[in-house]
Amino acid sequence: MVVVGFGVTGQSVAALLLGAGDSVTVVDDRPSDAARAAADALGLSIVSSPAEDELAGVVTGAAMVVPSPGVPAGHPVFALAAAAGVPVRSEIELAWARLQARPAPRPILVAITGTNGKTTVTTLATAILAASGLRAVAGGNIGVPLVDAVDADVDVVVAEVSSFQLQHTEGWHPAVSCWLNLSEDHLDWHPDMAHYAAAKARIWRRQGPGDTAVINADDPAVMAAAEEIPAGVERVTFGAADGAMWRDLGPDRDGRAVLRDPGGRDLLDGGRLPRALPHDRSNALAAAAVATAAGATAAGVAAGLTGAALLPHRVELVAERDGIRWYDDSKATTPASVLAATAGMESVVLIAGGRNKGLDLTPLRATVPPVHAVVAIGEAAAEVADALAGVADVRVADDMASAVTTAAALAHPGDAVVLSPGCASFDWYTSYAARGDDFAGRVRAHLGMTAEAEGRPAGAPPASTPGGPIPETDLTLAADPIPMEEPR
Ligand code: UMA
Ligand code: ADP
Repeated sequence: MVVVGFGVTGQSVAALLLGAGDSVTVVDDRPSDAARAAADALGLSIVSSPAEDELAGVVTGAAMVVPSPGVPAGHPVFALAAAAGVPVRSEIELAWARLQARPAPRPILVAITGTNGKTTVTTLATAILAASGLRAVAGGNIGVPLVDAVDADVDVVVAEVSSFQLQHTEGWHPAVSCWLNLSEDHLDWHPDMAHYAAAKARIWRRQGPGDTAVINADDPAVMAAAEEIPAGVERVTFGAADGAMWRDLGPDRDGRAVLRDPGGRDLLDGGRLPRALPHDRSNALAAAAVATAAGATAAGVAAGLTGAALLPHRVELVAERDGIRWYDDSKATTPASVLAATAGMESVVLIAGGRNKGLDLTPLRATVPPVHAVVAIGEAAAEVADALAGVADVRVADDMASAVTTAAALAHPGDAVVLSPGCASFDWYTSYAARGDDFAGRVRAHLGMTAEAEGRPAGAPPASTPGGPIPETDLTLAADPIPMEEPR
């Protein structure tokens, strides 16, 4: 067995294979010190940065190649494996097979994919299931490798799955699948959009009678792909579109989300979402539909949705002063997610840019209005500036500190200043979380605040959110972040 990439995934896969008595060779193009230490602990050595002939020698005769999600489609290992007739399987395929091997009753497998909102919907669905009295665990792209999550003693495994993970699946067969949306992303990994969409469609390829596919009625690309859902699979739609089964009827006069289940009942049971931007309502419906298909109750849906904590770095309020709100949306690494963040706001100064993932950034132009001014940052600053030229007041900043001071000078009372980069962080940072933290720190420094000044404990949620209740104070500081990775 050849494990390619020795990060979180590779280490769990190698441990699993060793435990099953397989012989394992590990290949990594840029092994970190932590990866080397982990290999030592497992009694393995890493074949580091192999030349192509060395890699061919490793692959030839292997029983299987298991690539980590970050290994792009163009990596030479795939052509070498194809030439040598060696099967390539992703970690989630191994996880699925491991789940099938468990004695009955096995947990139900739920899988959630989409360009944006996967982590949010996975977290919400897991909370709804728990509030329904079911034992549920979240795994996959959310951080816990699925090969580890499927061992849990639970009723439901909720898997967040990326296109990278779906790419090399064959038998992969969740009982409940969900495809949230599709927009340009990861074109530094996939050769083109058709390849990206085809990987996502593998989520439901092996589903059949008795299974459920949850799809976004508002997303034409998802609805078109859904034509290929196998016969007999129950199709469940959600969205604002007429005829959607789980329905978003928009905000009422108080800004309260009006969400209905397929029976026309109020999903929130009179409660309210912590935040009700259009994409929040869409994510809430998706989570409700998915969790219900996996056994959740109506009371669990209401409790899970209304009691949910907002995730850090996703339109997270970090400060408010002099009528200006400052938001960290560092997790927005595609233009579509920037549009989602700004769509529900009144007047915005946008901070955008970073390392472009091979995407067309011109859709950022559609953020105007509400965006009226832009601070372009990072490697993609010129592309961002070009995209917004002539429709917004565009400035370029060379570092986050000057991005914050420039944005402050452009903002008026009533504005939101939003770091929503539409790009990966790896030009200036090690992760989107580090970028968001730096932004929040610079904002506090600029405003003369410290986190302690407000006396709010780390981990406490911000006091106000767009689309949520109006704050009573004019000074709000954010919680500590949860560090996570993002694609490179
Ligand atoms: N590596 C190579 N060659 C390559 C690429 C990577 O050898 O061409 C090596 C690196 O040197 C490194 C290792 O592979 O040692 C890293 O592997 P990885 O990038 O696949 O990362 P993991 O640590 O295994 O984490 C992966 C997911 N990472 C990616 O998809 C890039 C994590 O998703 C996921 O949480 C974890 O598995 C557990 O399932 C992160 C992510 O950013 C959160 N995902 C993307 C996203 O959400 O947009 C898809
Ligand atoms: P993913 O796990 O797919 O990357 P997240 O839930 O982490 O998704 O959210 C990533 C970014 O996308 C955040 O900036 C968030 O505000 C935005 N976002 C969340 N849900 C949606 C959605 N349904 N449509 C568009 N953007 C979204």
